[in-house]
Amino acid sequence: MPTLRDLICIHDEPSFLMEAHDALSAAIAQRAGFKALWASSLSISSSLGYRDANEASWSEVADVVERMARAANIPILVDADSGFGNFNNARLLAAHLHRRGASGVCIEDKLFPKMNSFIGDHHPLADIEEFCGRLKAMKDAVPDPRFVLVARIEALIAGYSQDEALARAHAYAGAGADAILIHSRKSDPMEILAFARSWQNHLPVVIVPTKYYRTPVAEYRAAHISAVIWANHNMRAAIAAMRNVCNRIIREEGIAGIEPDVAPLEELFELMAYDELAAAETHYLPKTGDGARR
Ligand code: SPV
Ligand code: MG
Repeated sequence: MPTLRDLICIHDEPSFLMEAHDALSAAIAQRAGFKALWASSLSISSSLGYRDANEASWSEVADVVERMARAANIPILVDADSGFGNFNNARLLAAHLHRRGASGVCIEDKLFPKMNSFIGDHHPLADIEEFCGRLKAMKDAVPDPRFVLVARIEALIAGYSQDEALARAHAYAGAGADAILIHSRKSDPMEILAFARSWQNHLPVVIVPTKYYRTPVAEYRAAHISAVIWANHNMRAAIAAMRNVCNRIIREEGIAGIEPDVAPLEELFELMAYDELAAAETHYLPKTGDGARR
């Protein structure tokens, strides 16, 4: 099984990280064939009933990550927002997430509390040196060479120039980042492709094409993008599916019509490995006189 480092830092081809926000979505993504997961702050916040504005505490996020890591046996890159504070909060978080099963963390160069990059126009950036301190502290806190530290640049989101984005990328590389995530909210990929051209893969480039979703992967391949994050699509698929089923059950006053459109219970039992429990019972539970298990 490839590690997160293999997928982001070593493969020649773009890798694909699928969003998951709980154990079930993580298991579904693994079963579909994804090799790695993105523990999205937007999706985890939403599934917990929070806004993506650091309303969820870091320990709540870590609890979710641990459940995901137990349900899926593929690496998880955790969206750690801006690190939940200064260098000290960021390093505690990195060490904690590592212990709870994360294979890497991504932090963005914003301030605490952050706001989702697609909401509003006010996205104050962190001071470059201060952010480099956060990166260095996270790196030092997790000496595991397999752990991947992704530095996310929000300069283009905040309206700054390519030069600003590049200057930040060089500084973050110097601070020990393993990869650069360049984020954009444009509906075409021009600014991230321009960044990739100038950056020349000094470190691997990671992208999140939520807004420029029409772009074919061939363009990312040609631009030598290392990893593409499908950042919120399990959560948005769940919203649409749940909305449809709720509306139909109300309208049709029953569940007969929707049965073919919902997952069979067998699929759920398989995803959660009920057969493993049955096998464990035969192994560990004592037999009663009539051959049943107590
Ligand atoms: C997330 O999935 O939480 C992200 C990506 O950080 S975005 O929502 O585009 O900021
Ligand atoms: Mg996020």
